[in-house]
Amino acid sequence: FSWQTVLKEKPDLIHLLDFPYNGETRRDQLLTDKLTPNKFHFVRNHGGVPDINPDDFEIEITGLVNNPVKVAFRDLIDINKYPQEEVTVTLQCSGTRRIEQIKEYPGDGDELINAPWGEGAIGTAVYTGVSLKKLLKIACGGVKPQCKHLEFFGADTYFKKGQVYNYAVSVPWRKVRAGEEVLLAFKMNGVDLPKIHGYPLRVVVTGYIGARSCKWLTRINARADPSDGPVQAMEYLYYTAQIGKQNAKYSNGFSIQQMPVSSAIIYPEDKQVIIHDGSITLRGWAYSGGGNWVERVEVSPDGGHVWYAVPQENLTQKHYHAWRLWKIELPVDPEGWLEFCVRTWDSSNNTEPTYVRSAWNWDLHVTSSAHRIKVYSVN
Ligand code: MTE
Ligand code: MO
Repeated sequence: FSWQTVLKEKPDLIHLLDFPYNGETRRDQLLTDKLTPNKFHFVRNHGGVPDINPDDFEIEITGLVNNPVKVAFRDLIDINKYPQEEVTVTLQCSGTRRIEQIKEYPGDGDELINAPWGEGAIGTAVYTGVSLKKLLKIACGGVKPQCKHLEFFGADTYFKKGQVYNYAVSVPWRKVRAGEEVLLAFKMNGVDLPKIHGYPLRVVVTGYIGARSCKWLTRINARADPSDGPVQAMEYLYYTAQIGKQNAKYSNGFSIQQMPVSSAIIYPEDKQVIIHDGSITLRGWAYSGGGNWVERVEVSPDGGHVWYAVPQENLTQKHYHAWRLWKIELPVDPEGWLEFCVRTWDSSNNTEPTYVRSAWNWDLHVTSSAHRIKVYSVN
């Protein structure tokens, strides 16, 4: 599976890295629909794309479960054996909008693993699958009381500090116990999971950073503590302001699990010249993780002094696990530079920090300050 194949399947992605393949959705295809068509959905990989034959494929369940078992993939997708659910989920990479931090603080992060994502490492799809909670109940008779985390292994391998690992991450048992929130998915927007998105089976963790939604799932391990694989223990950490590249220790970072509230202006584009008749229409996305939905989106034409609320009728449907696309028309001055910014409020009244520097993290994850663009307006 080469990246030339990716080019064929995903001709339009902005190709950020050839290997491991990483590509983001073009801005003019990002707001096509509330559901992102599969061919436009962003891709984030740490290693290669494994080949898995679904006919003899088994998922191994190990660790702190009552009965460790292997479940044949063909049984897992048999609706008479396991009930199926369909959930609309926005999957967002915690690297989304990282480019804003790179521009402000060049040289931060780990260049080898940190692709310079813009606003397009986010997409929404309907996933069909089996609830992990139900699978553990039906196939294994439930988890043992000591089980506090579920660890997922992907078939893909990657290098870290001179060693080869399988992709491995974990989520807390209390997230899994919530029922519909962790899904083992085999369909994406009604078709078999595309190969690059984890065929034949992936995890979909609602409201968490994309990294926890393990693709090419081969094994589920119930354990007392979080995964000690490098993706969980050394990456996707949030550091406080006094920690930088030189003094960072993994133990100084905390694990990023839930996605914070964030938004982006997709139209117009930064540095664009806009000829108008007294008003400009802006469009974008807004999303919040952790089961919070987007309640209110506000846009400012003057860098954040005056804010206008996006009318509710200009927001797509409210949803627990998915973004809302928004649109607003704002009156503007005849000519000059305008600084537009957007901030979103979620159902827990969380909103976005004011500037990139207000939420700096040297490892460049969850860039979620008010998104700002400058455009030149001409009447
Ligand atoms: N699962 C495996 N096995 N290997 C990976 O490299 N990348 C993760 C996650 N699951 C990854 C993985 C990251 S960081 C993200 S953001 C999402 O997959 C991206 O999912 P997508 O490529 O389907 O958009
Ligand atoms: Mo990611």
